[in-house]
Amino acid sequence: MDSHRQSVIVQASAAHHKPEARLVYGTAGFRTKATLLDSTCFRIGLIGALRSMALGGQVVGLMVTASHNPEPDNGVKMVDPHGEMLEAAWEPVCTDVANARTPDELLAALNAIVQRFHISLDVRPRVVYGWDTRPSSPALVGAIVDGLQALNAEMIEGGLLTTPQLHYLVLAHNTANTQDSYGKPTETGYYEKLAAAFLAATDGLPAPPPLVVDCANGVGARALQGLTKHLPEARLPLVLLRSDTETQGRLNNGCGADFVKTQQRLPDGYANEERVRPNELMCSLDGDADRIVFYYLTGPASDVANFHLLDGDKIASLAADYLSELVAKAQLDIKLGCVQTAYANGASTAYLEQRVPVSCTPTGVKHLHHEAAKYAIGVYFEANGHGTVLFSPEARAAMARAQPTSDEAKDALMRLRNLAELINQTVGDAISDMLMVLAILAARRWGPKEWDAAYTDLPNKLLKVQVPDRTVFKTTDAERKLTSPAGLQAQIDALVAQFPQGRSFVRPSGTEDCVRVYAEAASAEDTEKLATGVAALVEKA
Ligand code: NG1
Ligand code: ZN
Repeated sequence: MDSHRQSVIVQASAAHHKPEARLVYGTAGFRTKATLLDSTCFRIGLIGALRSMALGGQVVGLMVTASHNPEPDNGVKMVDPHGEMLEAAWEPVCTDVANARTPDELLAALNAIVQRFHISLDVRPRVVYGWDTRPSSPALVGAIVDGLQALNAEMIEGGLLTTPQLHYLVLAHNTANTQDSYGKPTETGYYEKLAAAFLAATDGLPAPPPLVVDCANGVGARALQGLTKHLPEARLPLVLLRSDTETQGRLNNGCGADFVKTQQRLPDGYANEERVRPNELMCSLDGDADRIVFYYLTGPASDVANFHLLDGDKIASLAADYLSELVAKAQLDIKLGCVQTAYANGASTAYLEQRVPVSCTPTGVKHLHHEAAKYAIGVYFEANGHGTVLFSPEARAAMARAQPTSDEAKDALMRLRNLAELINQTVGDAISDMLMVLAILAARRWGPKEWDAAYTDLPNKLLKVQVPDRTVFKTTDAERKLTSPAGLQAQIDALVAQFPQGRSFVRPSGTEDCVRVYAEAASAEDTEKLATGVAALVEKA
């Protein structure tokens, strides 16, 4: 870089002092306590600009959020031009730049990027950025803006957004005024696209009953309010609960998709909510609205035995079953497959394997997304409710040229096309997934019980274990087996063998400083014993 640029960067960086802590760009980008992130955000502004320059000035995205994590945390992640996660080769690049200790080290790290990726400094970078409702977000966005300005980037302010909305904006900007236009590159464009697709997908079907939505007191509340302005209430009746984004301390606190999935119970205080009633479908979003889980009650909310979770595995099963039926009815010769991780409930895998090809990848949506892209139609969901359905160009072409001969085939093809429009193609999107589920349930004439009847979840348990150094835990076989510490896997295997339908695995978290233990077995009692037994082995290792 020329000396003028370098001195601008050094001057700007003086206002963004780097703390001691070392940060790593992982599955969720950078994520930690918000108080540690100012210099990281400034620097990811610089890297975002360089990434856009490296791609000839295509728009890249920066999102400030810590998703389901506690309110005092925050994070930032980069989105590539097609709305996908940052290319893996750039992750260590981000880490290097974030950890440079002095202005000289920072310049050296940036110049190394320019050389390694043959970046032409004549290209004007373009970056769109958005943020969630955390109180720390605006200041961190200010730091990003400083970084972008230092490299004279064209800045497109997205404002308060869900993570999937930011992904949408990136792809919409890069495809604007082309044949492949994904939609108008505005927040309103996002609502218009979803609303039109939902109306088409549910045309002639019974309207859904009111859906109670727990918004995690996060940005999803705002997005759902935005969406409902574009849809008649009769077609999408929503009851928004936990939608307070103003009161400090409420975000993800006792509510939200992560709470409901990990605690396997209703959001706190739901027993006192008048709108919470048995046999009605409900759902929870997470703090940045890229995850969703559903649930319903079969009796009073006060008894936890009446609570039934319909998680990411149930969503995947519903979608894979329905979409593969439509493909067959539409007489299309394309292959639909499903992608899960080791956290998928064994009962869901057994159910899916009877219907479609199923693959298992390591945790983290980028792995699932890449694997799903190998199928003509790829359904992928993490058990925690993060996922989507990808329609490949091959599937789209087949859908476009199909000439259905019967009324049934015509109807199936029309439904498939509408769902392909409705489902977010860039990333898992709680709002788009919510609409997909409602559209499928309406087509099936199903309530939550009929949906749940597909299979019965095996009792399961997820534990966190604090260890001195989680990097000594190394895995293989899509994280289902440990290769290190030596001997531990054999001990786990021996314990698992004692429990009917037992399965357990251990892996280091990519987003928290802990090791996770997953266990499932035929009974709740056995599951508890297996999980605590494996956790004890991990602690001793
Ligand atoms: P880690 O912390 O690596 O287990 C968690 C989730 C992932 C994924 C990422 C990104 C579980 C068990 N793990 O990863 O599925 O969503 O966060 O947010 O839910
Ligand atoms: Zn999230």
